[in-house]
Amino acid sequence: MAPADAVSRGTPRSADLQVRGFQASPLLIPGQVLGRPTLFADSIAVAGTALLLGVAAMSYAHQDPATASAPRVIEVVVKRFAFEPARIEVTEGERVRLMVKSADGPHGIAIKKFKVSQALKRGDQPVSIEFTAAAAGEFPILCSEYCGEGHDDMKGMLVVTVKER
Ligand SMILES: [Cu+2]
Repeated sequence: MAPADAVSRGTPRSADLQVRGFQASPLLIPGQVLGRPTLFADSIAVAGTALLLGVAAMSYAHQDPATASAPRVIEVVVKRFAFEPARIEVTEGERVRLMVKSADGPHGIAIKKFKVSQALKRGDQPVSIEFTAAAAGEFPILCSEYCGEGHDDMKGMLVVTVKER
């Protein structure tokens, strides 16, 4: 008796059918090759495919929000001689968008680890800088344009916390 016949008897609940269809499909392949009636086998294959698609959809829905959604937007003000906030905390793997502006003269913002380097003009609209915080750790935020006596004291910190697994 072919597995398809066994399944076709009675009125299996749909969940039952899906599970059996999913497990039985490899066994049905020889029958299909021999040209036996496969209408029901096809429907099982469809059920199996639907099950697979369902699983795929579920795993997509459970994707980490950090990577699936819009970037985390953080406003940063650069002034003589500090970054505000001086400490920025994000999560490993998170997409980050810094909206950075100078509160006084020219400055720059640089986060070497993530190849961020942006000059800032005085009183400009915020500059948008996007990057992915691909590694956990603490990374200095520095001013990349000489801006006066306190330039070297301008130190911020990007803290990327380890993502929970
Ligand atoms: Cu500076």
